[in-house]
Amino acid sequence: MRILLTEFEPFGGDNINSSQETVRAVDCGEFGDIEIVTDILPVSFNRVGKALCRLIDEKDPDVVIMLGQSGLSHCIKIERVALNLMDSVNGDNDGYTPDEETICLDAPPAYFTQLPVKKLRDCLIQSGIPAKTSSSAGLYVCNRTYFAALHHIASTGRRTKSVFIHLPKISAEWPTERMKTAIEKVITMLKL
Ligand code: PCA
Repeated sequence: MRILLTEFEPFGGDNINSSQETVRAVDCGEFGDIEIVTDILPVSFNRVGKALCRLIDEKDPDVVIMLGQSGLSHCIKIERVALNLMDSVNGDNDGYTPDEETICLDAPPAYFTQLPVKKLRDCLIQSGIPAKTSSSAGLYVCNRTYFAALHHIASTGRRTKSVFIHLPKISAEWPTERMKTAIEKVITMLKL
């Protein structure tokens, strides 16, 4: 089994992104017959879709786990849905500021993950890690990325499954080590 695990570069004036710190901390050699390939994605509405689709085509993963930072969150959020819409007040790292723009005119309004979000949440909670399911990944670059993955998988007929997970910012309550443990639990659960 091969998992593609993605992180984002920093954005919004921050110089770190918790997704980047977490992916770098995950011990990719520790999962037996699960091969983990990692890569970094740009915080760019216009570039991220192509970058991610190319990675999926090249790496041909069974599962894609996309990680992103959610500044306002105090727990891990397992995202259920990606909307075919982008909107931003402050713009992305290219300075692009979409105003209620459709991502893809030929695509449905939304896609759901193919993975069991409640099971993933419960597995984290049972390990003492605060987690919840979420039915909105926002309208910023993380949602755009999730939509790109689900649309690419659906339109190419791949059997790949994918999920987006939002992480809190790194803090005393949420050191990188805790997020690393959470993502390693998710990976271990996907193996079962
Ligand atoms: N979080 C942003 C984009 C990159 C990231 O880490 C988001 O929630 O859309």
